[in-house]
Parts: sequence; structure tokens; C-alpha cells
Amino acid sequence: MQNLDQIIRQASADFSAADDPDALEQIKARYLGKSGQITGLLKGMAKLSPEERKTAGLTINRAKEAIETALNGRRETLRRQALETRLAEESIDVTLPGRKECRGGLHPVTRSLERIETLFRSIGFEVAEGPEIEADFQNFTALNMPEGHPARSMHDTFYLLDEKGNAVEDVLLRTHTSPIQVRYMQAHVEKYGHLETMPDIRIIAPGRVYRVDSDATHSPMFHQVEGLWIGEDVSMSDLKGICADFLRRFFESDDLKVRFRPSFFPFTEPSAEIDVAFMSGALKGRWLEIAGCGMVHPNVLRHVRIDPEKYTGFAFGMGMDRLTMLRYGVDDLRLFFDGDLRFLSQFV
Ligand code: 2U9
Repeated sequence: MQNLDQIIRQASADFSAADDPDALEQIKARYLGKSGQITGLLKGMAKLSPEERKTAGLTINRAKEAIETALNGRRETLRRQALETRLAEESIDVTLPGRKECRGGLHPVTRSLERIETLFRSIGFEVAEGPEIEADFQNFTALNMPEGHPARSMHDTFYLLDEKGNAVEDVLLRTHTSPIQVRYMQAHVEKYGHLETMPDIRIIAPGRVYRVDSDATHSPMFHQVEGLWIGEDVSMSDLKGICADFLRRFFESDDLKVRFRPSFFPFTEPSAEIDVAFMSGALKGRWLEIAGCGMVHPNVLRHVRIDPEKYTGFAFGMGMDRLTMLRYGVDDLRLFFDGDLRFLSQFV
């Protein structure tokens, strides 16, 4: 069949002229596609007699195979050429220095947090957690700050809006980690309130807190850790011993001076500010305010249904960022939140 030999030769020539895989596949359609020449010949066999169909079928299929062989040969040539081009372009420069693996590290505030948790766990405290979006009751009312109390305005915070832009009542970003302790006390009373004597509550409550405040020593989001010990005979001297001992261990300084200065907080009575003075280093001899503390106010205990005639307790609170600044000699709080690797990599 003269015609078929011509088709095979033409197909091979066309395939050889294709210089990329897409063009090759398009040319293939001309011969083997739905309306390709070979397909057309195969369809045309329907008109032949059975005898003629047998021989025609044989020769057309042989031609089809020959075209497919030519097509596959070209495909393979193009694949090899593409590979060779890539290998030539992507030559490896063995003299280049290797890629360094950078070591990550914990954020300095996280390092402080882990240190604080370890120290308090070692004296039998549990670490409690709670939600950052809080209810007005746990954040303010239960802490002896009823609606309209002036201390609420010192805790200026972020309120939440619904889809229509209206403030969601009684919901806010917590201004301190005290509500964690309120929730813990409520759960404790739920669990053990029926007993003659409840087991002691001994917890620390670390976490993020929010206030509308921003400068070199204040950030709208900062970290606090508070502590609480409630029991039958917990006294102010327990508070002083635990806090002073913690601070000396945290700063790894046995000769750290610690003093308690009378103060006021709505949630503690009596209340005190805790100051420390280092005996060496750049801050030597200067009193620095580091924490607040006091005996838990009877009204706070009443709000969570603990009898203040039977149980007493102490609480304290500190800014974890400030503790970290003092421990590492950092003078701008914002450095902790900028994400600048030149600063952070010093703590790896
Ligand atoms: C309950 C009862 C009492 C926690 C306390 C302070 C004093 C305090 C500040 C230190 C620096 C906050 O981060 S800061 O600005 N905190 O002075 N916090 S007593 O009192 C509580 C907590 C929970 C149920």
C-alpha cells in the first residue's frame, strides 16, 4: 500500500521536526487522534468485504504500529535531550560553602516561665491555666471589684464586639491571671466543698494578659504569673518566706535583698509591694519593685463560697516580662515582641 508507506514516512518526518513534547503530542493527533489519518482508514474498513477487510486491517495496523514506534522514539529522544539540558544547566559547584542548620531557641520569656514552673512545682504548687477571653465576674467582681469600682479603670482593657459592632456584655480580654485562680477555686469547692476540711489549694497561674498601655516598659499584651495558697492556717509569714525564697532562686542570688512595703489591692488585705535589691552587677544596691502580694480578701473567698472564718490564704502577682528583663539586663520591653533575630539569637 503505497499510500500507507507515505503516511508512515510523513509521520516520522513530522515527529522528528517537533522539538518539544507538547508539539509532538499535537502532531500525534494528526495521525492517531480521533480524526487522524490512521483512525480514518480503520473506520473506512466498514465498507469493505470481509475478505478485503482482513488484509486491509493487517496492513493498517502494521502502519499504526510503525507510527507509534516512531512516536515513542521521538518522545524518548526529547526526554533525553531535556534531561541533558537540565544537567548541563544545574551543574553543582562543589566549592560552595554548605548550608548551615540554624539552631532555634526558646524565647526569653518562655525560659523564665519554665524556670518559674520548675521552682514552684518543686515546693508542691500545681500550674493552672484558663481562658484569655474572660467573663466580667471572674476578672473583676469575684476579685472584690464590683461594677463601678475605681480599680476597674486602672485595668483598662479590650472588650469584644459582635458582628453588628456592639459590645458583647460581660466579656473581655483578661487584665490579669487572677481569674484563672477564681475558676480553680470554684472547681475546687465544687469537688471538695462537701468535705469537713478541703485540701489546700496551692497553684501558680501564668499567662498572657491585656491592658490598654504601650511604651518602653508597658505592652498591650504582657505576661503575668500569680500564685495562691489557701488552707486552714496559711499566714503572712508563709507568704514572705515563699516569695523571698522564690526570688532568690529565680535570680540565682542568695544575698538578694527582699523587702515588703505596705500597699493596697482590692483583692488582698493586708497587701504589700515586694522590692528587691541586687548586691552586685549594674543595678547593685537599687531597690526595684518586682511584685505585689497580700492575704486574700475575705470578700474574694466569699465570692467562690469558701468560708473566710475557716480558711485563709495568700496571693501574689508578678510581671514575667519584667522578671525576664531584670534577669537578662534588657531595658526595653518591646524587644521581646519585635521578633528581631539579632536580639532573640542571644538567648539560644
Ligand atoms: C486571687 C486573689 C488575689 C494577686 C495579686 C498582685 C498583688 C499584684 C501585679 C504585679 C505586677 C500585677 O503584673 S503586674 O502589673 N500584681 O500586685 N497580684 S496580689 O492577687 C490575687 C489573685 C487571685 C483569687
